[in-house]
Amino acid sequence: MTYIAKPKISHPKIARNKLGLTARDYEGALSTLCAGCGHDSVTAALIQAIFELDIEPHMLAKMSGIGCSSKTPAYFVNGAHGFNSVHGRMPSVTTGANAARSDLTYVGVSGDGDSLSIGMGQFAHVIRRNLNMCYIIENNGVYGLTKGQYSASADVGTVAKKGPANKQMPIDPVSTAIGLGATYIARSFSGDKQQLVPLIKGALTHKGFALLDVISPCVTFNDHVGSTKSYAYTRENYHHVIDADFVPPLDEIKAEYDAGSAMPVELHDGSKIVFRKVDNDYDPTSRAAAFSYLRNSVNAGEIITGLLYIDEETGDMHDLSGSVEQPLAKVPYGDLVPGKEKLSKVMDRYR
Ligand SMILES: Cc1ncc(C[n+]2csc(CCOP(=O)(O)OP(=O)(O)O)c2C)c(N)n1
Ligand code: SF4
Ligand SMILES: [Mg+2]
Repeated sequence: MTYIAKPKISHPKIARNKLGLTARDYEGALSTLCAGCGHDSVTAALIQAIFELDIEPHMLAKMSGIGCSSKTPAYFVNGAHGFNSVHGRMPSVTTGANAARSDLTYVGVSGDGDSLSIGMGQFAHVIRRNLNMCYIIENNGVYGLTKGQYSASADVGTVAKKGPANKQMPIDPVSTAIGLGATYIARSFSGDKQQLVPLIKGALTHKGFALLDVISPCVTFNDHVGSTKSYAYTRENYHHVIDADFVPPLDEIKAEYDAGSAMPVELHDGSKIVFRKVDNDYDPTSRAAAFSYLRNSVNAGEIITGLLYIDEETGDMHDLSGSVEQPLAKVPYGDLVPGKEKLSKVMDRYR
C-alpha cells in the first residue's frame, strides 16, 4: 500500500471493528508498484471495505492473474488465502476454489489485459455462471507490467507515449458484463475513494458475480496528454450517474435516504445498498435501460460511474447447479461416496 514501512503502534482510541481488529490488521506487504499508480489507491479502498465489513482474514480468498494489477492481492490482508494464477486464468481457479469452499468471500483483482485480452474467454464464462465473487478490474488501458502496450480496453484515438494512435475498438467490460448477465455491475475511479469503498462493500456482500471496473491510471506508461485513461482525462469526463451507500444489516436506514430519488435494495445477507440517483431517469434495476444509457454516454464521451446494474434474484453457481448448503470440502468423505447401489441406479438411467 505504501513504500514507507509505518511502525505498528496501537493507540487506545484507534478504531476497531466487531472482531477487535484495526484497519492495519488488514494490510499486506509493502507495495512494489510505481509511486502514484492507481492500483495502490484501490488497495487502500479494499483494506477499508474489508475492515468495515468485519471479514475474518482467514475467511477471505484473494485471487489474481498476472500484471501489475494482479500483484494487488499481495498488498492487503496478509492473513487471507490467496492464489496468484496464470495470466487470464483467475476465473477458472476461483470457480474451482468456490466449488469446494463456498463459505469463503472471494475477491479477484485483475487488469484490463488479464481480463479483456488473454482472459476474455474465462471472463465471459465466469459471468454467465454467476460465480459468487467480487471481480475488480484495475483498468488502465495498457499492459503496465510489460511496459505499456495497448490493451483491449484502449479507446480509439488514444495515444501511447510513442507510436501511432490506437485504431481498434475497445472492449468495455461494463457493457460486456451487462450483455452476459452479470448481477452486480459498477464502475468507479481509483481517485474516488468515497465512491469506491461502498461499491466494494456492496460487491463483496452481493451473492453472485459482482463486477467493479475501476479506472486506475498507469502513471508510468499511460498518464500523458492524449491518453484517455490518464488522471486528468478521467477527472474531466467523469460523471456519477448514481451514488450508492452501503448500509449494514443492523443499521437503520436514515430518513434522508427516503427523500427524492433514493432507492434501497436489500442484499442477500440483509444489508442494503441505497441509491441516490444523480440522473433521475436512470434505473439500475433494468438491464435494458442500463445498457442503452451506457451506450449513449459512450457516444457523448462520458465515463459513467456508480452502481450501474443490480439483480438480487438470480441464483449463483451453487443455486443453479443445486449443490448442498455445506461447502463440499467440509462434507464428510463417506457422504461423498455414493456406494455401489446408488451408482448402479445412476448407471441404469443411461442404459
Ligand atoms: C501467457 C502469458 N502471456 C503473456 C504474458 C506477459 N504479460 C505479463 S502481464 C501482461 C499484461 C498485463 O496487463 P494488465 O492485465 O492490464 O495489467 P497491468 O499491468 O496493466 O495492471 C502480459 C501481456 C504472460 N505473463 N503470460
Ligand atoms: S507500470 Fe503502470 S500499472 Fe505498473 S505499477 Fe507502474 S504505474 Fe502501475
Ligand atoms: Mg492494464
